[in-house]
Amino acid sequence: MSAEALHKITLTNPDSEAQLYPYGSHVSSWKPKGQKDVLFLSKSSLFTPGKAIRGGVPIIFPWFGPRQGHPESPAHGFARTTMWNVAGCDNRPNGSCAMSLELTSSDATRAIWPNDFLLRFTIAAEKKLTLSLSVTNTGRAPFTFEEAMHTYLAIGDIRQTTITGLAGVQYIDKVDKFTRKTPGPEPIVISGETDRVYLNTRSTCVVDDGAWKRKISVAKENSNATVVWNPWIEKAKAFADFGDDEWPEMVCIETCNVGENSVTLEPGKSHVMTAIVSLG
Ligand code: TA6
Repeated sequence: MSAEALHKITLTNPDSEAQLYPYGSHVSSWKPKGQKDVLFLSKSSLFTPGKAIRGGVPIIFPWFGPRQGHPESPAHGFARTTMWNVAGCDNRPNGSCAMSLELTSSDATRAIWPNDFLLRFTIAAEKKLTLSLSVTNTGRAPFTFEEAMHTYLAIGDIRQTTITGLAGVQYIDKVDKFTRKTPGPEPIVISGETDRVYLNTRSTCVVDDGAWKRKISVAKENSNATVVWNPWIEKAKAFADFGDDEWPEMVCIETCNVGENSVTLEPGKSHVMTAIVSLG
């Protein structure tokens, strides 16, 4: 199915242009003025209901990765493969608008995950890209959830790219039997399949793209975990919706609350996680 089979919204202002799909509330592109797209989008991405768009910023909720004890549940939850409602657009000083989209629990979601919630995603695409995910417990019992803004960053070549901001932060190495490790010296260099869940960190990560000679920062609020992912050669081949030759062109820096950093929300309470992506 072509990209256009799904409705797409374009947000344009003097500072940048962004594109997003109400399907999954999925930001697929963010181009600051005069710059290449900061977000990677696979040329092989499907735009098919039931399948997540490959690239951009998938919204992961209410679990991350495979759902423990539920092999029948979709990886990374259901938010990214559900149609959200556009809730509004607030004008910003630079003439842009901050768009909000909402997803409310339903019979369909309760059948998978028996909790009542309201999600509200807000995008402000200006000189920086500010993304917020608000989770409200609209039910009568506490619930615990995982969440991520699974951001795919566009780079010139992963082999000429380094990452800083995670010095000394323990991580779960998903490509080495989920072993808990303490990292070596910074910067992080990616030289093979890399899938690491850094825990108990609120740091800003900086991706230094030597090929395109630009730096991308991913700052965050109310997020205690960061995932760093590149599929490398073999895993890239294993994805039908990811080009075999695309692995050098991306790295995920994911703004999360997962695992031991999951969030428990009392009835009536809300939690807002924010990611701020910027150049330089
Ligand atoms: O965040 C990294 C990760 O959990 C990897 O393990 C890989 O599965 C990636 O997400 C993509 O997952 P997806 O379900 O979108 O194919």
